[in-house]
Amino acid sequence: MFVRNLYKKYFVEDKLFRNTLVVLLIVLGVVFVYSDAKSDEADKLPVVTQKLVNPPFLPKHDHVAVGGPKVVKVKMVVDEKLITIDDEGTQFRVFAFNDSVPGPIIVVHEGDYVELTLINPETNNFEHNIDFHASTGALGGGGLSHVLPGEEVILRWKAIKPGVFVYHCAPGGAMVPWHVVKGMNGAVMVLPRDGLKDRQGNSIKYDKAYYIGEQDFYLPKDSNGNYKIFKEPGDGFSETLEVMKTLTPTHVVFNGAVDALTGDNALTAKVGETVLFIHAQSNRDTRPHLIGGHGDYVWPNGSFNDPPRTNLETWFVPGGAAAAAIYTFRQPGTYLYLNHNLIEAFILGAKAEVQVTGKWNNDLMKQIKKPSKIEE
Ligand SMILES: [Cu+2]
Repeated sequence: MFVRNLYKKYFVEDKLFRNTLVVLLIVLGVVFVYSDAKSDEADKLPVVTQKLVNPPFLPKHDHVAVGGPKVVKVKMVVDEKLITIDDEGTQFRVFAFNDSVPGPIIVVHEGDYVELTLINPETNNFEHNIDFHASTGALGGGGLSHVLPGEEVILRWKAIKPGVFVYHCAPGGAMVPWHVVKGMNGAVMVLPRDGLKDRQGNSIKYDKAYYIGEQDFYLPKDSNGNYKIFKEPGDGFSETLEVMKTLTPTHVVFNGAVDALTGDNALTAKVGETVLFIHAQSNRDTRPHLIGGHGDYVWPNGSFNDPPRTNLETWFVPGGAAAAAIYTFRQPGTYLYLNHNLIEAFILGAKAEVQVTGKWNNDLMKQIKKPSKIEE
């Protein structure tokens, strides 16, 4: 009775009250719908920070995703600096993501978001940005990540394609290849949420992973045939472009320099260990090969949605792509992991060593007779 009286009094007799209330409810509804549309799906997800590490190592990661999708925050600072790129002490000014050529690898799972803070310190001279081949839209994010010296930008993108991919700087025009061959490139691995699988759908686990970034450099020479060192970062642009136009690199290296991954810095493994090798090349075709081993499972173009190919001797990586290969070591010793254009490997620098410890298996290989004088 009391409720009915109230209803009659306010909603039937007092039209002003009723109309005001209806308008208020409509306004509240519009505000609610609008604010919901403004908050993105990713804003509701847990946020984690990934500590990027220098190649050939990968950041800590799970093979199989734990929990639902996340926003993975990473930070990269651009450095324009001189480094030594060969055994002769040749100095070359690189443009580096996080102080490293190649740039660090980012590892996420399908459905995660990468949120990159890209910092171009005031001490730099050039505009930079980043094109992630793993991302979708705006030139791979390149259109939304231009930073002048003294600026930073934050770019978020959703990893919807599982696989290994390159990223690189792409500021526009001739600056694109120039920055890429100055070392501004790296890789992203987007793992399937339930991990890697063979063609029967069985899980593939790895004990360790290495990321090999292959880099072609094009250094001009002076009239005496010595490599030129340019004092200022912008100097040498046109001369370098002339060498680049020959399409003949002066150096092809892994991890930024000739022999960066040999001797004391060789990759390591034990007999019985399964190793994932990720190979990225942002500019030029290459053909990784493990001397003394194979690619047990290989994703030559890097897509984890495709079943891996098996037991390959050499696999092809087109310029502007990354590939993944998995091998279980069965013998100890020194293996060479190289670009099997052997001129590029042994003369220009594109090789690494893998030092493997463990017990030799005579069944797989045995020297029946040591080298000795030919018997009559
Ligand atoms: Cu750049």
